[in-house]
Amino acid sequence: MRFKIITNIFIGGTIGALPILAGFVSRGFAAPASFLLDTPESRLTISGSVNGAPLQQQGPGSLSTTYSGNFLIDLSPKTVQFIAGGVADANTSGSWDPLPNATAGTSPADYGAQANFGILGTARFAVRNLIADGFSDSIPLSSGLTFDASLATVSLVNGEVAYRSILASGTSTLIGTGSGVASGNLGTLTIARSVPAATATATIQIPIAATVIDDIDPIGTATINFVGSFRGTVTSIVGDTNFDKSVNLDDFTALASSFGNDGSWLAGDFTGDGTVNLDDFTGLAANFGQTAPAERSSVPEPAAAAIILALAGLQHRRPRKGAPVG
Ligand SMILES: [Ca+2]
Ligand SMILES: [Ca+2]
Repeated sequence: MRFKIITNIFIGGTIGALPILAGFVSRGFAAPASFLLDTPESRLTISGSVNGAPLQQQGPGSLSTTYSGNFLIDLSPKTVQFIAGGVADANTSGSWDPLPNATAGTSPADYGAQANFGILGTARFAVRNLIADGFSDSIPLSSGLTFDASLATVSLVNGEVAYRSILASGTSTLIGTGSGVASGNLGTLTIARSVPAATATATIQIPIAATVIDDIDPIGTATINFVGSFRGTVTSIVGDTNFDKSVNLDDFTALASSFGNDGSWLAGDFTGDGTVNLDDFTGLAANFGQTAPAERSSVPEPAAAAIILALAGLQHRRPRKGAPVG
Protein backbone atom coordinates (compact mmCIF):
# COMPACT_ATOMS: atom_id res chain seq x y z
CA MET A 1 0.00 0.00 0.00
CA ARG A 2 2.66 2.45 1.06
CA PHE A 3 4.89 1.62 -1.91
CA LYS A 4 2.00 2.02 -4.32
CA ILE A 5 1.36 5.51 -3.01
CA ILE A 6 5.02 6.45 -3.15
CA THR A 7 5.02 5.39 -6.78
CA ASN A 8 1.97 7.54 -7.49
CA ILE A 9 3.57 10.58 -5.93
CA PHE A 10 6.78 9.95 -7.79
CA ILE A 11 4.90 9.96 -11.07
CA GLY A 12 2.95 13.03 -10.06
CA GLY A 13 5.91 15.27 -9.45
CA THR A 14 9.63 15.67 -9.34
CA ILE A 15 10.30 15.78 -5.64
CA GLY A 16 13.88 15.94 -4.53
CA ALA A 17 13.11 14.64 -1.06
CA LEU A 18 11.78 11.30 -2.26
CA PRO A 19 15.12 9.44 -2.23
CA ILE A 20 15.57 10.58 1.37
CA LEU A 21 12.09 9.34 2.27
CA ALA A 22 12.73 6.03 0.57
CA GLY A 23 15.80 5.60 2.73
CA PHE A 24 13.70 5.75 5.88
CA VAL A 25 11.03 3.23 4.88
CA SER A 26 9.59 1.34 7.87
CA ARG A 27 11.50 3.42 10.42
CA GLY A 28 9.18 5.29 12.77
CA PHE A 29 9.95 8.22 15.09
CA ALA A 30 6.63 8.57 16.88
CA ALA A 31 6.69 11.13 19.64
CA PRO A 32 3.75 12.68 21.48
CA ALA A 33 2.72 16.30 21.01
CA SER A 34 3.43 18.37 24.10
CA PHE A 35 0.46 20.66 24.71
CA LEU A 36 1.31 23.74 26.77
CA LEU A 37 -1.48 24.40 29.27
CA ASP A 38 -3.34 27.69 28.87
CA THR A 39 -3.26 28.52 32.59
CA PRO A 40 -6.33 30.79 32.96
CA GLU A 41 -8.36 28.28 30.93
CA SER A 42 -7.13 25.21 32.81
CA ARG A 43 -8.98 25.05 36.11
CA LEU A 44 -10.21 22.26 38.38
CA THR A 45 -12.60 22.70 41.30
CA ILE A 46 -12.80 20.13 44.07
CA SER A 47 -15.78 18.87 46.04
CA GLY A 48 -16.44 15.73 48.03
CA SER A 49 -16.38 14.53 51.59
CA VAL A 50 -14.18 13.21 54.37
CA ASN A 51 -15.67 10.42 56.44
CA GLY A 52 -19.10 11.49 55.20
CA ALA A 53 -18.73 15.19 56.11
CA PRO A 54 -18.87 17.43 53.03
CA LEU A 55 -15.79 19.41 52.06
CA GLN A 56 -16.31 23.15 52.44
CA GLN A 57 -14.15 26.07 51.41
CA GLN A 58 -11.80 27.65 53.95
CA GLY A 59 -12.17 30.97 52.16
CA PRO A 60 -13.23 32.39 48.79
CA GLY A 61 -11.66 30.41 45.97
CA SER A 62 -9.99 27.83 48.20
CA LEU A 63 -11.62 24.90 46.40
CA SER A 64 -10.64 25.98 42.89
CA THR A 65 -7.31 26.55 41.18
CA THR A 66 -5.60 26.83 37.81
CA TYR A 67 -2.95 24.53 36.40
CA SER A 68 0.26 25.23 34.46
CA GLY A 69 2.58 22.91 32.60
CA ASN A 70 1.99 20.45 29.81
CA PHE A 71 0.50 17.15 28.87
CA LEU A 72 1.45 14.67 26.19
CA ILE A 73 -0.82 13.34 23.45
CA ASP A 74 -0.11 11.11 20.49
CA LEU A 75 -2.09 12.49 17.55
CA SER A 76 -2.94 10.51 14.46
CA PRO A 77 -5.46 11.27 11.68
CA LYS A 78 -8.14 9.21 13.45
CA THR A 79 -7.05 8.79 17.08
CA VAL A 80 -5.75 10.60 20.14
CA GLN A 81 -3.88 8.88 22.95
CA PHE A 82 -2.91 10.46 26.25
CA ILE A 83 0.67 9.54 27.16
CA ALA A 84 1.93 9.55 30.76
CA GLY A 85 4.80 11.94 31.44
CA GLY A 86 3.14 15.36 31.33
CA VAL A 87 3.27 17.73 34.30
CA ALA A 88 0.04 19.64 35.01
CA ASP A 89 1.07 21.56 38.12
CA ALA A 90 -1.68 23.03 40.33
CA ASN A 91 -1.06 26.69 41.16
CA THR A 92 -1.55 27.98 44.69
CA SER A 93 -5.02 29.47 45.20
CA GLY A 94 -4.20 31.26 48.48
CA SER A 95 -2.80 30.67 51.95
CA TRP A 96 -4.62 27.91 53.75
CA ASP A 97 -4.58 26.09 57.08
CA PRO A 98 -2.71 24.03 58.25
CA LEU A 99 0.98 24.59 57.53
CA PRO A 100 2.85 21.89 55.59
CA ASN A 101 3.90 20.29 58.90
CA ALA A 102 0.19 20.12 59.96
CA THR A 103 0.49 22.74 62.71
CA ALA A 104 -1.88 25.70 62.95
CA GLY A 105 -1.29 28.60 60.58
CA THR A 106 -1.67 29.44 56.93
CA SER A 107 0.76 29.20 54.04
CA PRO A 108 0.35 29.02 50.26
CA ALA A 109 -1.51 25.91 49.11
CA ASP A 110 -3.18 24.63 45.95
CA TYR A 111 -6.47 23.90 47.70
CA GLY A 112 -7.79 24.66 51.22
CA ALA A 113 -10.78 22.71 52.56
CA GLN A 114 -12.51 22.01 55.83
CA ALA A 115 -15.09 19.53 57.09
CA ASN A 116 -17.37 19.86 60.09
CA PHE A 117 -17.45 16.77 62.31
CA GLY A 118 -20.02 18.22 64.74
CA ILE A 119 -19.05 17.61 68.34
CA LEU A 120 -15.55 16.67 67.19
CA GLY A 121 -15.05 20.09 65.67
CA THR A 122 -13.80 21.20 62.29
CA ALA A 123 -10.95 19.50 60.46
CA ARG A 124 -8.86 21.58 58.07
CA PHE A 125 -7.04 20.34 54.99
CA ALA A 126 -4.44 22.03 52.78
CA VAL A 127 -3.34 20.37 49.53
CA ARG A 128 0.13 21.26 48.24
CA ASN A 129 2.51 20.29 45.42
CA LEU A 130 -0.27 18.68 43.41
CA ILE A 131 0.72 17.46 39.95
CA ALA A 132 -1.80 15.84 37.63
CA ASP A 133 -1.26 13.84 34.46
CA GLY A 134 -3.33 11.65 32.18
CA PHE A 135 -3.10 8.46 30.18
CA SER A 136 -5.30 6.41 27.91
CA ASP A 137 -5.42 3.81 25.22
CA SER A 138 -5.98 4.98 21.68
CA ILE A 139 -9.26 6.99 21.55
CA PRO A 140 -11.18 7.39 18.26
CA LEU A 141 -11.14 10.91 16.83
CA SER A 142 -14.21 11.90 14.81
CA SER A 143 -13.99 13.70 11.47
CA GLY A 144 -15.07 16.80 13.42
CA LEU A 145 -12.01 16.25 15.68
CA THR A 146 -13.97 15.38 18.82
CA PHE A 147 -13.24 12.47 21.15
CA ASP A 148 -14.73 10.77 24.21
CA ALA A 149 -12.69 12.20 27.07
CA SER A 150 -14.16 9.66 29.52
CA LEU A 151 -11.86 7.03 27.98
CA ALA A 152 -8.83 8.75 29.53
CA THR A 153 -7.70 8.44 33.13
CA VAL A 154 -6.51 11.28 35.31
CA SER A 155 -3.62 10.48 37.60
CA LEU A 156 -2.19 12.45 40.49
CA VAL A 157 1.55 11.87 40.34
CA ASN A 158 2.44 14.11 43.28
CA GLY A 159 0.65 15.86 46.12
CA GLU A 160 0.39 16.12 49.89
CA VAL A 161 -2.50 16.82 52.21
CA ALA A 162 -1.76 18.40 55.58
CA TYR A 163 -4.69 17.97 58.00
CA ARG A 164 -5.44 19.25 61.45
CA SER A 165 -8.34 18.39 63.77
CA ILE A 166 -9.08 17.57 67.41
CA LEU A 167 -8.73 13.88 66.56
CA ALA A 168 -5.44 13.98 64.76
CA SER A 169 -2.99 16.04 62.73
CA GLY A 170 -0.55 14.91 60.10
CA THR A 171 0.18 14.64 56.42
CA SER A 172 -0.85 12.19 53.75
CA THR A 173 0.26 11.75 50.17
CA LEU A 174 -2.36 12.35 47.51
CA ILE A 175 -1.25 10.07 44.72
CA GLY A 176 -3.39 7.79 42.63
CA THR A 177 -5.63 7.59 39.64
CA GLY A 178 -9.02 9.17 39.17
CA SER A 179 -11.99 7.16 38.01
CA GLY A 180 -12.12 8.94 34.71
CA VAL A 181 -12.37 12.14 32.72
CA ALA A 182 -15.82 13.66 32.23
CA SER A 183 -18.15 11.07 30.76
CA GLY A 184 -20.67 12.41 28.29
CA ASN A 185 -18.54 15.46 27.53
CA LEU A 186 -16.59 15.48 24.32
CA GLY A 187 -13.05 16.68 24.15
CA THR A 188 -12.34 18.83 21.12
CA LEU A 189 -9.32 19.51 18.98
CA THR A 190 -9.20 22.61 16.79
CA ILE A 191 -6.43 23.40 14.32
CA ALA A 192 -5.86 26.97 13.11
CA ARG A 193 -3.50 27.65 10.20
CA SER A 194 -1.49 30.77 9.56
CA VAL A 195 -2.22 32.58 6.28
CA PRO A 196 -0.46 31.78 4.04
CA ALA A 197 -0.12 28.28 5.44
CA ALA A 198 3.26 27.98 7.17
CA THR A 199 2.36 27.07 10.75
CA ALA A 200 -0.65 25.70 12.58
CA THR A 201 -1.73 25.79 16.19
CA ALA A 202 -3.62 22.84 17.65
CA THR A 203 -5.81 23.62 20.65
CA ILE A 204 -7.22 20.80 22.74
CA GLN A 205 -10.07 21.21 25.20
CA ILE A 206 -10.45 18.39 27.72
CA PRO A 207 -13.42 18.19 30.10
CA ILE A 208 -12.41 16.60 33.39
CA ALA A 209 -14.51 14.99 36.11
CA ALA A 210 -12.35 12.59 38.08
CA THR A 211 -12.81 11.16 41.55
CA VAL A 212 -9.87 10.27 43.76
CA ILE A 213 -10.25 8.23 46.96
CA ASP A 214 -7.62 8.82 49.64
CA ASP A 215 -7.39 7.26 53.08
CA ILE A 216 -6.48 9.97 55.54
CA ASP A 217 -5.83 7.74 58.49
CA PRO A 218 -7.13 8.12 61.24
CA ILE A 219 -9.61 10.81 60.17
CA GLY A 220 -11.25 8.67 57.53
CA THR A 221 -11.69 8.22 53.83
CA ALA A 222 -11.60 11.30 51.63
CA THR A 223 -13.55 11.27 48.38
CA ILE A 224 -12.37 14.17 46.23
CA ASN A 225 -14.01 15.08 42.93
CA PHE A 226 -11.95 17.18 40.51
CA VAL A 227 -14.22 18.91 37.98
CA GLY A 228 -13.32 21.43 35.29
CA SER A 229 -11.38 21.46 32.07
CA PHE A 230 -7.90 21.81 30.65
CA ARG A 231 -6.98 23.69 27.52
CA GLY A 232 -3.61 23.27 25.86
CA THR A 233 -1.97 24.46 22.66
CA VAL A 234 0.94 23.41 20.47
CA THR A 235 2.22 25.12 17.32
CA SER A 236 4.18 23.50 14.51
CA ILE A 237 5.12 23.86 10.88
CA VAL A 238 3.78 22.60 7.56
CA GLY A 239 4.55 18.92 7.21
CA ASP A 240 4.21 18.08 10.90
CA THR A 241 0.91 16.17 10.89
CA ASN A 242 1.13 15.04 14.54
CA PHE A 243 2.53 18.23 16.15
CA ASP A 244 5.57 16.50 17.63
CA LYS A 245 7.64 19.40 16.24
CA SER A 246 9.46 17.18 13.79
CA VAL A 247 8.73 16.57 10.10
CA ASN A 248 9.71 12.98 9.49
CA LEU A 249 8.59 9.63 8.17
CA ASP A 250 5.62 9.42 10.57
CA ASP A 251 4.19 12.50 8.90
CA PHE A 252 4.93 11.18 5.46
CA THR A 253 3.17 7.92 6.33
CA ALA A 254 0.10 9.79 7.60
CA LEU A 255 -0.02 11.87 4.45
CA ALA A 256 0.60 8.91 2.16
CA SER A 257 -2.19 6.84 3.73
CA SER A 258 -4.66 9.71 3.13
CA PHE A 259 -3.30 10.78 -0.24
CA GLY A 260 -6.08 11.72 -2.62
CA ASN A 261 -8.71 11.70 0.14
CA ASP A 262 -10.39 14.26 2.36
CA GLY A 263 -8.65 14.88 5.64
CA SER A 264 -7.57 17.32 8.32
CA TRP A 265 -4.09 18.70 9.04
CA LEU A 266 -3.52 15.46 11.00
CA ALA A 267 -3.93 13.53 7.73
CA GLY A 268 -1.66 15.91 5.80
CA ASP A 269 -3.98 18.67 4.53
CA PHE A 270 -1.63 21.54 5.24
CA THR A 271 -3.15 23.90 2.65
CA GLY A 272 -6.58 23.78 4.28
CA ASP A 273 -8.58 22.91 1.16
CA GLY A 274 -9.90 19.73 2.81
CA THR A 275 -8.05 17.24 0.64
CA VAL A 276 -4.61 15.69 0.83
CA ASN A 277 -2.87 16.16 -2.49
CA LEU A 278 0.40 17.03 -4.17
CA ASP A 279 0.43 20.61 -2.85
CA ASP A 280 0.44 19.19 0.66
CA PHE A 281 3.16 16.70 -0.18
CA THR A 282 5.28 19.47 -1.65
CA GLY A 283 4.96 21.39 1.62
CA LEU A 284 5.97 18.34 3.63
CA ALA A 285 8.90 17.58 1.35
CA ALA A 286 10.16 21.16 1.64
CA ASN A 287 10.24 20.87 5.43
CA PHE A 288 11.34 17.22 5.66
CA GLY A 289 13.85 16.83 8.46
CA GLN A 290 13.00 20.24 9.91
CA THR A 291 12.17 20.87 13.56
CA ALA A 292 9.61 23.42 14.72
CA PRO A 293 10.65 26.00 17.33
CA ALA A 294 9.92 25.19 20.97
CA GLU A 295 6.74 26.55 22.49
CA ARG A 296 7.10 30.19 23.46
CA SER A 297 5.52 31.81 26.47
CA SER A 298 3.04 34.52 25.48
CA VAL A 299 4.64 36.93 27.95
CA PRO A 300 8.18 38.11 27.06
CA GLU A 301 10.72 37.18 29.68
CA PRO A 302 12.20 40.16 31.54
CA ALA A 303 15.64 39.68 29.99
CA ALA A 304 14.23 39.48 26.46
CA ALA A 305 12.01 42.51 27.07
CA ALA A 306 15.03 44.47 28.33
CA ILE A 307 17.00 43.58 25.21
CA ILE A 308 14.09 44.65 23.00
CA LEU A 309 13.84 47.96 24.85
CA ALA A 310 17.61 48.48 24.60
CA LEU A 311 17.53 47.82 20.86
CA ALA A 312 14.61 50.22 20.48
CA GLY A 313 16.62 52.85 22.35
CA LEU A 314 19.68 52.31 20.14
CA GLN A 315 17.57 52.57 17.03
CA HIS A 316 16.04 55.78 18.32
CA ARG A 317 19.46 57.33 19.01
CA ARG A 318 20.98 56.35 15.69
CA PRO A 319 21.28 59.45 13.49
CA ARG A 320 19.11 59.33 10.43
CA LYS A 321 20.85 58.91 7.14
CA GLY A 322 21.67 62.31 5.77
CA ALA A 323 20.98 64.06 9.04
CA PRO A 324 23.53 66.71 9.96
CA VAL A 325 26.15 65.43 12.37
CA GLY A 326 26.95 67.84 15.17
CA1 LIG B 1 5.71 14.98 13.14
CA1 LIG C 1 -4.65 20.18 0.82
